[in-house]
Amino acid sequence: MEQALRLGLRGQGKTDSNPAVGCVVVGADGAVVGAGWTQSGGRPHAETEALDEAGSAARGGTAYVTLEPCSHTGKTAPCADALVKAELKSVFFALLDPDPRVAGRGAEKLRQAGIEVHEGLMRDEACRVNAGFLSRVSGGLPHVTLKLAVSKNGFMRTPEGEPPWITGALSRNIGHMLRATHDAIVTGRGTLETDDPSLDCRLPGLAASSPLPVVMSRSGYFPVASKLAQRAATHTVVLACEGEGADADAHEAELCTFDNLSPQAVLENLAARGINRVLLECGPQLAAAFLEEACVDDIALFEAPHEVAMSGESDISRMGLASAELNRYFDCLDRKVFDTDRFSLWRRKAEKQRWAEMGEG
Ligand code: AOF
Ligand code: ZN
Repeated sequence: MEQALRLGLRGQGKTDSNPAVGCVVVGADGAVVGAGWTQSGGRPHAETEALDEAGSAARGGTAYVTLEPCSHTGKTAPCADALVKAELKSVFFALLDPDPRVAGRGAEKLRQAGIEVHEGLMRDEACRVNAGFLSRVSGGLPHVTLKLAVSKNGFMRTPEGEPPWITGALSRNIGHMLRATHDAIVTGRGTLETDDPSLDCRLPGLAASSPLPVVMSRSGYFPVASKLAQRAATHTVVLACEGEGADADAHEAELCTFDNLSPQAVLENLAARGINRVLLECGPQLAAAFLEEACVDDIALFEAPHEVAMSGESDISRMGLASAELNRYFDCLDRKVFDTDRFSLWRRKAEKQRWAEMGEG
């Protein structure tokens, strides 16, 4: 199952609205005979990939799947049927598929065919890999990762006239990897104006995994000359307030207007488009708005070893993410060192509703 989870991760950010599932088939003699994962665009599914590789060697064997095999005829035939046809002896799956077309029916199909079914192996890990799919299907919201790159003194910006980079080249590459593993990337008007980001994944071979660019800009500000507007054949979504948005109209970005351009409303809109994983790459003001509405699930924090020559309250403190607060409201899941930068990954403590309370004023 561990291997299946790792294989599933290969699809993260590439499977559209589908979950990123992994599958390993072990033959009757205990050797791995097939492995697969949900392919780009969401199909074929993991099980059929693994079974194709295994061929007749799957007979009498065991399949390990990170999600309950599907039972519906969607764009492909049901994976549960394929597992039955392959004459497996047993199937281990990590977690039930909340998609109402499946929701236990996949497991039932397998049982009725006489296959031994085991549910729940490495469930927590599987929930983590597919947090976005689970959250969208059962709660109508995507999973949100806030990416932050800060100086030692807590600033996300450099003084005017200096290069904008705070962290080193390796951290920035990891940042691009984050883009590749998310389905949409959200930024705000301020970042568009000051940084002029392209918001694509520029790692070799991963350009096609660039996330859907989404700009939150009350007035619909989206200049034709921006790098984002200049990206060839890129569908960009501009989210603005009702009655505005002339800039975006002018050069064919998709304009979407809201009575109230709140993080919650934006995330509901993205989930309705089938977006599972959202990366938030923005300035402290928009980040604080998402944090206040409890709309940040993970924080990917890159910390440079040097200070920048900025004064006043730091961005980290303005967002309410000084070390004590971060530790109080988020759990640290991982720590790494990238050259001279420190990296840490944080997950919001489920029971903490401080941000939501702050949002109510
Ligand atoms: C699996 N294995 O690898 C994946 C599954 O539109 P379709 O036909 O591709 O169906 C989409 C649904 O299939 C999706 O909502 C989820 O329930 C399931 N995804 N199932 O057995 C896989 N990706
Ligand atoms: Zn399937």
